[in-house]
Amino acid sequence: LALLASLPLWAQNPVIGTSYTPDPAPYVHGDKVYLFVDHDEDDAVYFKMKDWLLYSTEDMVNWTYLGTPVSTATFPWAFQGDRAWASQAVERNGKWYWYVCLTEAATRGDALAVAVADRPEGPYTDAIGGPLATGFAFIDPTVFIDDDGTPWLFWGNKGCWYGRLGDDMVSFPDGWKEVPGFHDPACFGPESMKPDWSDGGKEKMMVGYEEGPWLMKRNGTYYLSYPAGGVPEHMAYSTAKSIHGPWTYRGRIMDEAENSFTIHGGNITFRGHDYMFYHNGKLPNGGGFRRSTCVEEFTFGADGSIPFIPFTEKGVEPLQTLNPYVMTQAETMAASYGLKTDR
Ligand code: FUB
Repeated sequence: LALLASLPLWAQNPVIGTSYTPDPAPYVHGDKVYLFVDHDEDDAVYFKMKDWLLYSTEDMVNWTYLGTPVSTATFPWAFQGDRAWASQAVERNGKWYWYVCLTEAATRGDALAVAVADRPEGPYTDAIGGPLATGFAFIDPTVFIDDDGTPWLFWGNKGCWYGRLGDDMVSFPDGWKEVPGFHDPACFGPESMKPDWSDGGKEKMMVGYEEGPWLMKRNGTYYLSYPAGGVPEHMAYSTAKSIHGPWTYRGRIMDEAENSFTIHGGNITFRGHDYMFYHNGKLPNGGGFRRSTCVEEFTFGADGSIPFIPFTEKGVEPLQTLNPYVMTQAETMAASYGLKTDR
């Protein structure tokens, strides 16, 4: 057992080895982290995504598969069997709301949608029976509930829009609008020439924000992090004192993902530790369309800044388990050798 204990822990990144799991959306609930992810198909050579997967952990290294509770079939009005892109879920008043983006079948346009359930594992139903919002480049919703209980949704590719969700979590009583200062490099990062898909793909000077917003709040400051710089994307962030801005660009958090031109993710605080999730293409046979969730621990600066976070293969250290009946990795290995451990 002493020999086993002295062995280095195996690499934790990517954290899931059995499916491709892009666009991670972690959510802390009680003593668990739920991981809502998209799902790149094993044989994808372009985006090929038809459902969303759910995992959970209590120690940040042992992840349990909880199923595939939502798919395009959950939304009968949507284009079926593909275009199940980035998502994020939240619990409110005992209901779980899973915000997704997909394509509206009738128009072939981008749409946001929301599924609702009584438990994180589902079963989920289409909460509206149609899209929550439609518009060009309306992808990648991030949901956030403010300290005063107000729910907000931000989203968008090469544009960022936001709106207050109603108490029902499935409507925008005040409509939605573009995030203020979106075109200002002081708010969303240095400009570079990039194709503007809202204008036929013409090359234009565009600010750093690309897509995949992730909204959170810490000590009265709102943080919006996002894949930036066009593709290949790195991760950057902006902060504001009000949800309505003005936003201030705060710099790069992560470099371009390894073996993936996208790097969608987001951060959580769990049991006093701060974690940043993202994806790369490093699982065997992985790549830009076969991406996997990774996680790194980081520490906020004394001034509230998010530091630059390097990629590691090792990932994060396991947290001491809260459940005495869950075996540690060393105990699991010992058991597989027929050794008995006392605890
Ligand atoms: O996974 C499909 C798309 O790729 C997501 O919606 C984007 O954020 C990018 O990660």
